[in-house]
Amino acid sequence: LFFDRPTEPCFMQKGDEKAVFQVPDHYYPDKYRALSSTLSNRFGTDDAKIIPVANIGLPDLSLPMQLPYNEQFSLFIQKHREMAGSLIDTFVGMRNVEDLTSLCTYCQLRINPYMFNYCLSVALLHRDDTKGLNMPTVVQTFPDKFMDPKVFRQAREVSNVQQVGNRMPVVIPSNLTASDAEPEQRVAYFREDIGINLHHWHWHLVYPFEADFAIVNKDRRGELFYYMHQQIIARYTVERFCNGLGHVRRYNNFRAPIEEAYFPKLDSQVASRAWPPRFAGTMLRDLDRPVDRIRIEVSEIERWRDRFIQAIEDNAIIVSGNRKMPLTEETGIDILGNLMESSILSRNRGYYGDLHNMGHVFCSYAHDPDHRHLEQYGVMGDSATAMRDPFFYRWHAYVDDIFNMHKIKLPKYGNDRLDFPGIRVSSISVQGPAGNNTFATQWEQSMVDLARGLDFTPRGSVLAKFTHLQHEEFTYVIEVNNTSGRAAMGTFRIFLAPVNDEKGQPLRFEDQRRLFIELDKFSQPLNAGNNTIRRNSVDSSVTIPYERTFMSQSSRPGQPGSAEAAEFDFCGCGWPHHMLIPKGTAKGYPMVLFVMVSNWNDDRVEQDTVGSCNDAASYCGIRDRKYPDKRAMGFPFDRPAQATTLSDFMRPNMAVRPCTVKFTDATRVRQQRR
Ligand code: CUO
Repeated sequence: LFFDRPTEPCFMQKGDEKAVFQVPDHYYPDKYRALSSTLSNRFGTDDAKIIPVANIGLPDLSLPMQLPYNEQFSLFIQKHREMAGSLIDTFVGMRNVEDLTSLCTYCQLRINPYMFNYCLSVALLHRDDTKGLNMPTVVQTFPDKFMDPKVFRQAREVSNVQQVGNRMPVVIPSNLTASDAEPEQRVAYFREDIGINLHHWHWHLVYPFEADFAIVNKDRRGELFYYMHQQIIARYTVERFCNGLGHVRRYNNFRAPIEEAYFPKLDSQVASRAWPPRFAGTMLRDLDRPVDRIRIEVSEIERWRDRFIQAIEDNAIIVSGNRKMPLTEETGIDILGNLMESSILSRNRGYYGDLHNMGHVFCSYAHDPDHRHLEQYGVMGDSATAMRDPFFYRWHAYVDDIFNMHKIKLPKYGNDRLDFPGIRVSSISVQGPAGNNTFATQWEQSMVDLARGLDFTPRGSVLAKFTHLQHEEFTYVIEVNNTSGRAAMGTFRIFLAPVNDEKGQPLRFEDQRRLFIELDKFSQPLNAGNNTIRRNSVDSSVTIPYERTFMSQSSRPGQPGSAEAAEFDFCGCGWPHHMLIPKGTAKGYPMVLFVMVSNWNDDRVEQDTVGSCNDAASYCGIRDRKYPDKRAMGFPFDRPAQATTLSDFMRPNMAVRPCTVKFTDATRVRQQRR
C-alpha cells in the first residue's frame, strides 16, 4: 500500500478487494482533513473495506520533515542522509507492524515521497517481522526515474480514456537521449537499461553506507562495493569494445573538463522539475550550497585522493591517534572499500574523507555549484539514475584504478592457491540455439506496469513496452576428470573476457585480466573418474530473472500478492538476467570463456543459506549471511598473475574456449518463461 501512488492518500486494491486505511483525523495533512471521511469516495473506493489504524503517540519526526515534500532526495547529500538515517531508525524502532503501519499512514503525505519510500524499504528489509514481505520495485513506484516523461502523459491519457483490460500499452522510447552523432550513444542501451539501473539502486539499498551500524555492517561490504562496481566497469568496457569505442577514460584529473555531455530527459514527477543536463566541457567547481549543507572545494577531494595513494604505498592507513592499520591481503580491500565509498565503517573519515561519494556530488552539481539557479542535482546524484551518465563510468573506472593500486601490491597467486590436485578440467563448451560456442543476442520488447506510479489517475494496470538487449539461453558443458580416487567437491568459476581491444589488437593478459566478467559460480560434487557437468545460463549466480528485476506480478492483472509473487520477496538485488551476455557484433565478437574448478574445502563458508535470497550472490551477497566464498572477490583475476599470457596462467583445473557473441539486429517480443 505505501508503495502505491506515492503522493495519494493511502488506498489499497487487492484483486477485486479494495481497502482504505481509516486513519485518525489528525493524521491527515490540513488539505485533506476536512475531506477525510469522504476520501475513499473521492478515489472511487466507496465499496472498499475500511481498515482502522491505531492512534499512536507519534515519535519525533522533525528532522526528516525538514526536507520539503516536493523536492529531490539524494543519499549522496549528507543532510539528506542524516534525515533518512533518523527516519530509518524510527521505522525500525517501532514496536510492531501495527504501530509501524500507523506511523506510515501519518508519514505518507508529509514526508518527502522519495525519502519515505527509501527509508521504509530499508526498514522492511531489516526488521525481523517484515522480512519476506513482498514489495514492488522502485520502477513501479517511481517510474519517472527510469524513463522518458512523455510516457506519463500518454499513460494518463490511456488510463482516463480506455477501460482497464482494453488499455493499449504505451511505448517507452529507447535511444532518446542523443543522436548517432554522439559516439557515447552507442552504449546507451547499457547505461539507460532499466534493469541495470534497478540493480544499482537495489545494491545501494541493500548496502547503505549510512544507517544504523548493524544495518551497514554487513560481511565484506567494502570489498563488495569494490567488486560489484569493478564488474560494472568491466562489463561496460566490453560493451564499448563491441561498439568500436575504446576503454573508459579514467577521470583522474579533477581539474580537467568533462568532455562527455549528458542530457537525461527525465522529469521528476514529485518535484515537477526536469533533471538538469551537463554540457560538454563542464568543469568540476567548488561547491557552496547552504541549502544542501554542502561546502567543499575541489582541492579537498584532491587531498583525499593523495592520502589514499599514500596509504596504498605504505600498505597501511592512518587511524585515530596517528596509529597505522595495515592493509593486509585478507582485509585490506574491505577496509579500502569502506574508506573510499565512504561508509560509516570508514576507519578514518576525518582524514580520508568521502572521496567516491563526493565525486558523485561534484559532478551532479557542476551546473549550479552555488545554487544560484535553484537547480537540483543531475543524474549522478541518485543511485537509481547515476548509471545513465557516461561520467559514472569515468569516475568509477578511476575509483577502480585506486583499488587496483592496492591489488597489484598483493602477493601473486602461486600453485598452492590456483591448483586443485587430482582435478583436471578437460574442456568447457557452450551449447545453445546459435550453435556450439556461440552466444546469440538481439533486442527484446518487455512490459512494465506503470499503474503504481501514476498518482491521481484512474486505477488499473497501465502497461509500458520497452526494448532491451537479450540473449538466447544456453548450457555450459564442462568435462572434469577426478583422478584423486575419491569424491571431491569443486567450486566452478566461470568468466567471459574479450580477447582484443576496440581496434582488434590482442589485449595483454594484464589488461584482459581486469575485463573478465563473471558469468556464474557454483559448487558441484565430483565423482571419482569422469564427470560431465551441464549448467544452464538461467541459473547464473550473477543474475536474477526478469520477473524479479521488474517485480512484474502486478503486470499480470488479478495476481498481485499471489504466493508466487510473495516468493520474489525483497531479493531485487542481482544483475538483470537479460544483460548477462554483452551485445557482441553482427559479425561475431570474439571472446574467451574461462572456467576454473577450485577446491570447495578451501572456499566454503559454513552457513545455512536456505531461502535467503541466495541466487544472485556474486554481486549482491546473501541476505543476512556471509559472502558465500572465502576467496578474494574476483578470484583468480582480482590481482596480477605471475604469468604474462592467459595460456601460461592455465592449470590442469582450468579450461578455456574461444567463443563468439553474435548480435542480430531484430526485436522479438518477450515470451513468458521461467
Ligand atoms: Cu554505486 Cu558510485 O557507487 O554509484
